[in-house]
Amino acid sequence: MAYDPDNVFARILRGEIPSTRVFEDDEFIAIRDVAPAAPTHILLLPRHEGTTGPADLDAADADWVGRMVILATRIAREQGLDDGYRLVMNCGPHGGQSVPHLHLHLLGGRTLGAFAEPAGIP
Ligand code: DGP
Repeated sequence: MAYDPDNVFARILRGEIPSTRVFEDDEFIAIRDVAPAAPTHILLLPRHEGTTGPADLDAADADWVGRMVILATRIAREQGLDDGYRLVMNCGPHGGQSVPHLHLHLLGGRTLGAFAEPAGIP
């Protein structure tokens, strides 16, 4: 899928749409999800445009994706998620991805339920 430079996260990164930022450096920003699915729900976004979702990744992306995951664990510590948390990357329509700019969800603050419905599995 071609990258849409007007997707909502690209616009947030350009400052065209407000967001609550909990972290930023020259490579990533982390914002609070506008529709939180848990008491703590933070999204980590790479600043660079062009990566629509996980399916776009290849070996050349391994370093920055690794840094993003490690950053998520650091933010989780800073947010006090000492009892655990979940890191999620949705991909495409079946994965429930709604914004076509790769992002990592950090969810915590309560015991989380099953991450996919068992119904429908043959
Ligand atoms: P996904 O479904 O994996 O593509 O996750 C997209 C998330 O982005 C979803 O949990 C809702 C959130 N979201 C959508 N629009 C906005 C927005 O304008 N601001 C913020 N902070 N979050 C948004």
